[in-house]
Amino acid sequence: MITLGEYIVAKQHQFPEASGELTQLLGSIRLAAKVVNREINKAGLVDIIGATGLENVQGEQQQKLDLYANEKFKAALEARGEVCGVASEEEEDIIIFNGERQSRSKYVVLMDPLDGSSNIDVNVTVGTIFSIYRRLSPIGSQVTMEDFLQPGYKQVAAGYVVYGSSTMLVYTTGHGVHGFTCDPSLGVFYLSHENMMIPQQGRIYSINEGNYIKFPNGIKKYIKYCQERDEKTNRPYTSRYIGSLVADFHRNMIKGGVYLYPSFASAPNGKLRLLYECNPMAFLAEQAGGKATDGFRRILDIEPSELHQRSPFICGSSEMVDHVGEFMCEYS
Ligand code: AHM
Ligand code: MG
Repeated sequence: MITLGEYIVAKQHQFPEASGELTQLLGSIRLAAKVVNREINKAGLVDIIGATGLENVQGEQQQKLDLYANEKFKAALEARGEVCGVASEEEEDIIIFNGERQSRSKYVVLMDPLDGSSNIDVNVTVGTIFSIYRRLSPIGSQVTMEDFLQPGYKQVAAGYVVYGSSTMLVYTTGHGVHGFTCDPSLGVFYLSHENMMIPQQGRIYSINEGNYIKFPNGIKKYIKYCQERDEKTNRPYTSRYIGSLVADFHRNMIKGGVYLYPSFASAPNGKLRLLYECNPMAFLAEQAGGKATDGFRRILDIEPSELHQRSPFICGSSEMVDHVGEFMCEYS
């Protein structure tokens, strides 16, 4: 039984300039994940379900647990001093850590502390997503917006926590994707899924079909393709959509499938946020042998211009993502 902490330390040699900072940083994420996990598990018993009555920067209702998770992750990341700044779905601006130790650290973290939080009231899986970059500004100075607006291919590490029927932490540092399951009696994450790989081709498509009439033609045609009967290609495919990106991604990674959140007329860039939803998932997908695009371009190549910018997102089994791209080129 290898714990997450032991595994990260054992793999530290993969970073030639490793100083242990990234190891410590992942340790802070692990700690916050445990605290949030504990709270999610008793959500029905304590006054933490439901909306706060406030809206976040995207104009969405903030849930109490959104804010709780945001505070816990921020606190854990600041406390260990391995991060000089954080950006979060729940905060309009970047958060600058001004402490002596923090400003000398070389990493920034972007996160969605509680993704899919509309699911929390009904006891359905939610998640945390994180993305880690090396800062561009000089060590010792105050972190700047440019440190956060980096394209996804520059990520040093990314991962998610899925608070499901069991709680798992899945991460990559660019050397494969590894999954750890939390033993709730001990509060320890153990290695359970080493070198996770997405099947090249799957039979699941995940999309909010309620938006069908608004989708671009290429997506409409692809959905019809998924539904048609064809023995050779094993169709019709199965439709599965939880409405929690982390959970939908996790299932498709294990079983093979494609997740789609495309653009539509009223939302030309779709819904998902590039920097702390699409980029980390795209990094994980590629590391697991899958792909992620906005329908035309590789997600990891997009140069961001705004902290909360959105992007259409097609992600999962490589052959399926390519196929969606062909439909987009032909019909959209
Ligand atoms: P959130 O960060 O506000 O929770 O929104 C992101 C979530 C994703 O987890 C999920 O895939 C998607 O929004 C669902 O959106 P929709 O309800 O429009 O299908
Ligand atoms: Mg989210």
